[in-house]
Amino acid sequence: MAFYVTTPIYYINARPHVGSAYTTIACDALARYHRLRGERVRFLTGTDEHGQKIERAAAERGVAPQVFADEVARSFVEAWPQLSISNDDFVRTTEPRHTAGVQELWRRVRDNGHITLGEYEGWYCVADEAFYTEKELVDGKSPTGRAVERVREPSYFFALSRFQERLLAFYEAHPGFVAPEHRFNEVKAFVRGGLQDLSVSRTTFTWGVKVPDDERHVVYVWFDALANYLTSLGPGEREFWPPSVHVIGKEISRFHAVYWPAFLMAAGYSDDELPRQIYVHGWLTVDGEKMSKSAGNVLDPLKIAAEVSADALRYYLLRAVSFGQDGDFSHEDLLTRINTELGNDLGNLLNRTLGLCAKNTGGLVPSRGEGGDLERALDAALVKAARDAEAALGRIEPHRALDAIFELCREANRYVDKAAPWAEAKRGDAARVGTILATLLSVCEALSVLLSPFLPEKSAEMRRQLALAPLAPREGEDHWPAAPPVRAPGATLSPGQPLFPRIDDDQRRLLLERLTPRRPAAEVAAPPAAPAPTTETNKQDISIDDFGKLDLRVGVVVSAARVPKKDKLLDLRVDLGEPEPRRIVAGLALSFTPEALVGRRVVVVANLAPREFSKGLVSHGMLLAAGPSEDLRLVAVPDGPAPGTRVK
Ligand code: ME8
Repeated sequence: MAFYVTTPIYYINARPHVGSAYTTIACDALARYHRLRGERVRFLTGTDEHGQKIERAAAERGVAPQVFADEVARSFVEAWPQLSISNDDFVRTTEPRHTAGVQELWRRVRDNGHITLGEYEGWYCVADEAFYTEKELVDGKSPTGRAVERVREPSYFFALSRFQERLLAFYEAHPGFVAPEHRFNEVKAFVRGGLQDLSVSRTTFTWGVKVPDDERHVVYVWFDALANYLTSLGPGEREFWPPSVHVIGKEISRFHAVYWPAFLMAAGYSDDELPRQIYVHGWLTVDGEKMSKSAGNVLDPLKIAAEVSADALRYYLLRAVSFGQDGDFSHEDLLTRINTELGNDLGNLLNRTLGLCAKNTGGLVPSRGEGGDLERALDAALVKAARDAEAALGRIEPHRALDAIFELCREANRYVDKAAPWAEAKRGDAARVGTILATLLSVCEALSVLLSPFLPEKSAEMRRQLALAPLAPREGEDHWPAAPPVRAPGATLSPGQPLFPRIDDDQRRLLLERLTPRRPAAEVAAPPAAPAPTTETNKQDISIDDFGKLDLRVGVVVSAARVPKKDKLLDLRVDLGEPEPRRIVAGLALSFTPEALVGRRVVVVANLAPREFSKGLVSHGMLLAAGPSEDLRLVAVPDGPAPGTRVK
């Protein structure tokens, strides 16, 4: 069986953010799940690089559109692996394979008589890349609240109105075509309201695919963009057509559920050859507010992943928001769920299980005896979790799948308490202890499979600690547990670090400080007497002798403590190879907890005149670091040179 899933291709006027990460992570979980079931999977994402919006964005930056496109597209290509995205292909609309495919689709639609030349006069919204009728405008703006422009230009028209009846009949015959249902109802209402022919070419700018046989026109960016789902399939990949599901945000459902099937129908595709489903998810706000550049709250998923792990971010996005509904990204909730659900329910279960094995079975996988009601109940919970998660993923409800899987974690934790292996050990019943621990190991193994679509890295780590081979999905092999996994006894378990280390109150404060977006400068009160900037631009060159006056040394932080009443300062002792560690007071407290600094190999300005911060608080040097004070990165020296070694 083949499963073909796509994300929207993202505009390159923005770098990857939590919104684009959200859709991409959801698609990734689906792709990984279907691979695990032994299906042949194709997972496509990419970038939408043409159109007036991009042409203007490039002009604002003063670079050619292609240069701009190459740079921003790279930021997407490089971002996704950092979130463990396993896309099989990445399509860019400026690639020849795509532009040729768009022209071919155009020719087919035109040759079938559905594209004709005319003149467009009406409203256009560059931000939405959409045409609007007078009726659709709200207070002189687009329905999304963006500026519109009056346009009058020669244009090719697609005969969308001809497809109204066929679309409605298709919707009728395919009740799952758009999900969730309320989105489908909106789409149907829109089509029933009457369809106007659609302008599908522009002449007032040039950044796009040339219209075949009429180079004055470029293809309308949505005709161009939607075609990516088709053009990216190479000759050997046609078997993936039609797409199983296009996952999109709600603001682009009209393009996917109306225009796209109509373009395909017009090109000669039969109803059976149209995409199987458009899944429309909701809109994310950030701490209750709309995410936007002007509000300064566009969240960088890579920064969040770097702070709390990609898997924690993936989990949060897919668990905290009911897929299909609008949702809110709350930093507080993210950190709470890391400690409770990921740390307590999942991480502790693995830790406890491996800890009990270390204590009672010499760290080996024990053999499982007959077992009783408790074991049968847990086995049944495992099978139920796998079935419920399967059903939820079939309906594209990852939040419910995670709910079912985490219910198994909680059930297994309750089982440990009820089965009380420590009491059995005290009674000397080693066989019973073995059975309990083998039952728990079986749940942990099943969890490492069930969670792998969502938490690929942590699931791999679980398997490493459980001494299981990495999961290697292969076509035709179904790995989804239908029954509790049974293991031969004897393997040596390999306990390791906690999967999700606990975030204590101090770290929580620090993380909230670091992750919560800052308001644009105009909205915050001017900071009190700002400290001198640490990165002044050099206006004058210095000689090598001047540089030689700096005594830079390798140091190792041996202790660190907060300074009462000074939020930004940490009081450090740094080993510089001198008889006593140096005292250095550094403005690092907004970026690091004291514990995070101990053991770090840093670069110290060792001959800076002592500086007194307050009575008795004297610093005898400075650490080199880069970045804003709430997000500093220390200049570090890798293993090797001993403390005190000169840095030159
Ligand atoms: O629309 N909440 O590209 P785009 C949830 N190029 N999802 C969000 C989001 C948010 N706050 N912000 C963005 C385009 N998204 C076209 C698509 S497809 C042929 C062409 C996600 O860069 C969501 O999936 O504006 C949304 O549909 C998509 O990013 C829009 O990306």
